[in-house]
Amino acid sequence: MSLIFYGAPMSTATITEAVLNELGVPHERRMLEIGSNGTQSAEFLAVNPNGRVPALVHDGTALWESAAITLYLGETFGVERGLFPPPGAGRGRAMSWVVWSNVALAEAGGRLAAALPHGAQGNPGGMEAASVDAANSDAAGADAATGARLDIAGLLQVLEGGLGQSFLLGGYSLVDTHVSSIVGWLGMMGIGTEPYPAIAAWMGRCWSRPALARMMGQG
Ligand SMILES: N[C@@H](CCC(=O)N[C@@H](CS)C(=O)NCC(=O)O)C(=O)O
Repeated sequence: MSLIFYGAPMSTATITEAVLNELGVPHERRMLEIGSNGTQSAEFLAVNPNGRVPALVHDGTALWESAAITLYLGETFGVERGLFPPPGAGRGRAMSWVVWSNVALAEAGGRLAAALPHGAQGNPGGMEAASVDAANSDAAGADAATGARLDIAGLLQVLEGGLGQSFLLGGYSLVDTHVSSIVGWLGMMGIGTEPYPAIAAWMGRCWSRPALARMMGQG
């Protein structure tokens, strides 16, 4: 079995790194620079024509988009480890949360990152530096930030409402690994969990997992 993970420090690839750590699947790790020598190099574009990390090559098949990668790793390695539901209703709920966290929560986070000054964006979520500068050059940037914050607040209420149990699917799963990584990134941009007691408690439970604590330098 061959599994190659392409990532970059402080990037969306951190989600996949957390999922791989949780699974404990042996893999080769290739850390790239963002830009022409790394993510935009001809060698990497042959893996992911979008020039974005994370990407994965499993037994010769290239995969990209963090949500797709989490779902793939979950069904391939997670079910037998008790970290991902088998096909059925639980799998469907897993797909809903993972896809939602990328297309709704991280999308709003990306808009906020683009509207924040340099250095306050946390993991930029794929936003180009040029677009950050452009967004900050006029009042539109402030409006965009306000709109993004409102959207994030509404989405975090959805997450809060989904946490009537210890973890999103009941017991801990890769869904929690994935979604908590995105909430952690929002925290780096100043979106705290204080107004959301269920999220705050859940984040504590997620980050006390040995695999995640190690990544955060706490274990
Ligand atoms: N929607 C993608 C976003 C990936 C993404 O934007 N990655 C950024 C880093 S955070 C990247 O690789 N950028 C490389 C570049 O701009 O050259 C995912 O979730 O995988």
